[in-house]
Amino acid sequence: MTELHLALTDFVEYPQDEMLRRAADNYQALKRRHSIRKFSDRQVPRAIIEQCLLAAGTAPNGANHQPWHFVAIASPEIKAQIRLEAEALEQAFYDGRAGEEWLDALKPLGTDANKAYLEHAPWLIAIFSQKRSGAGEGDKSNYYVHESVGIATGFLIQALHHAGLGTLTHTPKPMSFLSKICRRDRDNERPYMLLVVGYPAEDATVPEHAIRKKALAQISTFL
Ligand code: IYR
Repeated sequence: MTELHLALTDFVEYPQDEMLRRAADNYQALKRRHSIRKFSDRQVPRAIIEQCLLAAGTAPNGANHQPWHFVAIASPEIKAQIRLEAEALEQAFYDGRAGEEWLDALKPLGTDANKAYLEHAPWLIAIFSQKRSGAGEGDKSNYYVHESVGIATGFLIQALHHAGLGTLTHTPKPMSFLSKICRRDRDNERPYMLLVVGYPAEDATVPEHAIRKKALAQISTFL
């Protein structure tokens, strides 16, 4: 049996000079994305977050099982609970659990166990990966789960940046506490990442270390 395929009608072709300009413009736009660690408490409408989640949901993924779930949190009570648990874990991390080499690597970023942004930012998006589809969806195995959720997370960060929002990828370790708080405590699902989303604070800064990117020749080889 052949499966139904549709004609590709929404591919857009550009002249190559325009293609180059678009590629360069996109690089310049992405260069302006920085991890934000000080957020304003200015509100961001839910409709904007919804469009960005729809963009994330278009990511290429294994067998189109879309092995992800996004929990968008605006509730001050839930954000406070996440901050409390994350800061306790981070305190243990910075007090030595990370090990000397890791702590040295973080020094240029100036990070510490204080995670005030978890309460200040208007939105936290907890991203969950699904090893298997939920029982309601046929209890199927999922494929390339890490790759799929990683790409969707990249799409989400890009969408939020494009919309004009600041983000931070935050990965308190271990992240299992998020399952209960986010009411996603189920066998097939694991917390993947916490994204902090909102306007940067007026006095937000970017570590000089973070804007030094490797040269093209270091990150690529053309054969
Ligand atoms: N999760 C900790 C530590 C941390 C780890 C890495 I790798 C970073 O690039 C930044 C921070 C924290 O959020 O402080």
